Amino acid sequence: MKYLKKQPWEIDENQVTPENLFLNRRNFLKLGAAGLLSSASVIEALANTDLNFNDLKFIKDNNPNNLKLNTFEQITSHNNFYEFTTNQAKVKDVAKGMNTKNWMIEIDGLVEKPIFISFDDLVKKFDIYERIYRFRCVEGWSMVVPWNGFLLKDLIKYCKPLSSAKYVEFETLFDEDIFPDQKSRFLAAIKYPYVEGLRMDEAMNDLSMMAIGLYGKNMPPQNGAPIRLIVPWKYGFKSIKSISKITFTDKQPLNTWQEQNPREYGFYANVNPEVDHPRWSQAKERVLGSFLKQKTLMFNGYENEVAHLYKGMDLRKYF
Ligand SMILES: Nc1nc2c(c(=O)[nH]1)N[C@H]1C(S)=C(S)[C@@H](COP(=O)(O)O)O[C@H]1N2
Ligand SMILES: [Mo]
Repeated sequence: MKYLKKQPWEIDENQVTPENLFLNRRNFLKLGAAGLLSSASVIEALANTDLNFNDLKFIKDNNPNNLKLNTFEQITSHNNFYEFTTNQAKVKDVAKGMNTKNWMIEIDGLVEKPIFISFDDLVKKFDIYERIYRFRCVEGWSMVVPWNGFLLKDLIKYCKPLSSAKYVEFETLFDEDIFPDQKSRFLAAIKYPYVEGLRMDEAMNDLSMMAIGLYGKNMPPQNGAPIRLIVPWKYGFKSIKSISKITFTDKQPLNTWQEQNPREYGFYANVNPEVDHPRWSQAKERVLGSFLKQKTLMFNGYENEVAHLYKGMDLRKYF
């Protein structure tokens, strides 16, 4: 629907930042169905820049702990994504224009029936959530991000794994045309494809999600377009980006950083202020954009939700 006269809500395109668009939509969602029906042009305006929440059922996060969100700019301009570059400030430039068209995802291993499905088709099968999570990198920086995506447990139920499946393994796409560092072969920063994994009960936890966007926008290339894992109680390296393969297995996956340096990085990688990295303390973290450090929380603040998964385990041994 097109209006000839500019409506009050049709603000100038260059005045629109992802944050105010996002905040607008949050208010907008509060209007409920009646508001939705009478605001077709608002829906249209939002649909142009955002994930299409008209088609996707969208369940928002009320942010009960009042976490202070990092800005879109902060979240998208300091990144770890070695396939592009190890220069954290430059990932966004190198990743710009990343081609994610016709992205396919292979699901195999211990499942009733292997699946080969496009990202576009997969996304339509699940409820889409907003999840505002703390995110902490093992290097000592952190942020708060409003992710959008579906729950990993919903995907797993859809895949129908066999009872023999004990772990889920994830792989980033290997494509030298997309990722320059994969072309570097023996000079590459790390071994590719990047691999990560979760124990089945970790994967089934309500917090684990497959993120397809942030701030209501499609996942930016530098943050792992078009789809990545988010496990907020673990160090950031577990949250593998640009996933093209998911395998159900009965063996604990050898994740990339454990393979790179088993003395420093393990399989579990739970955020733990009491277990230091061999080369630095993990007691504190610096939130992107802030000067001072703050205390790191046990399981990154998700102790109530996940501590039971590790009952009886020595967290110094299983780091
Ligand atoms: N494929 C892939 N996934 C990856 C990485 C990577 O280099 N390659 N880096 C990891 C690390 S160390 C962190 S801290 C987070 C960073 O996510 P962000 O750039 O969205 O903040 O991605 C993780 N996932
Ligand atoms: Mo990280």
